[in-house]
Amino acid sequence: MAFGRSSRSRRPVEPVTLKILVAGGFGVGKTTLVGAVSEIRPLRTEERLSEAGRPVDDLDGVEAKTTTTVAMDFGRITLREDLVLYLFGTPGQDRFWFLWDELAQGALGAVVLADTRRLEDCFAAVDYFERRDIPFAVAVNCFEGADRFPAETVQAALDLDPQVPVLMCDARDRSSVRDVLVAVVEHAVARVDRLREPATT
Ligand SMILES: Nc1nc2c(ncn2[C@@H]2O[C@H](COP(=O)(O)OP(=O)(O)OP(=O)(O)O)[C@@H](O)[C@H]2O)c(=O)[nH]1
Ligand SMILES: [Mg+2]
Repeated sequence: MAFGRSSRSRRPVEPVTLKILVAGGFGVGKTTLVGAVSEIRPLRTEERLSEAGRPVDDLDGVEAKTTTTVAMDFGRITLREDLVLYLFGTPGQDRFWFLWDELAQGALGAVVLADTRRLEDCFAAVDYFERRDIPFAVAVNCFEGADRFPAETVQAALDLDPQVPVLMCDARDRSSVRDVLVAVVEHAVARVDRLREPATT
């Protein structure tokens, strides 16, 4: 008896789920990036920036900013039918560093968002992932009014390994952010493949 065969033969694909961190300096656009691509309403943990925070919260270039992330952003994007990314945006302020180790657990890779007007703000994130051997890509969030630099210049300024992808992006634009995420996944997978290659000597 062959009833129901056709419905049984096409089993739904169980997607692979991967965790990606979105890091970078204060106000560089992490929450914006997660919100731009997430297909679920992103979980946000925003608090209003306070007068008390003024001396430490550098708002140059993002003067319109009224809130900051205090725990994390969370979103999801289906890159392919069989590949789903869970995005975890980190808080940008130094006083929340203690949360990073928790957030980084089990991450396949990371996006380090950078703003060329204050590139030094992403040094800490780059160091963090390099030290822990977590593959990452650098995405320059091209704010209006910020000078544009070629990717090689950013790569040199950050003293990155030449294999680290450097992309220009607009954190508000879904397809631009998607390209960044694809680059991170490809970079991380290529690295796993290289590690698996048998030594030739
Ligand atoms: N013009 C422009 N504004 C942007 C862009 N990305 C983010 N913004 C604005 O910049 C400000 C900061 O964005 P957020 O996404 O909150 O930055 P964040 O990195 O999550 O900030 P923290 O969590 O506080 O570190 C907001 O006012 C955004 O609307 C961009 O690509 N272009
Ligand atoms: Mg944020």
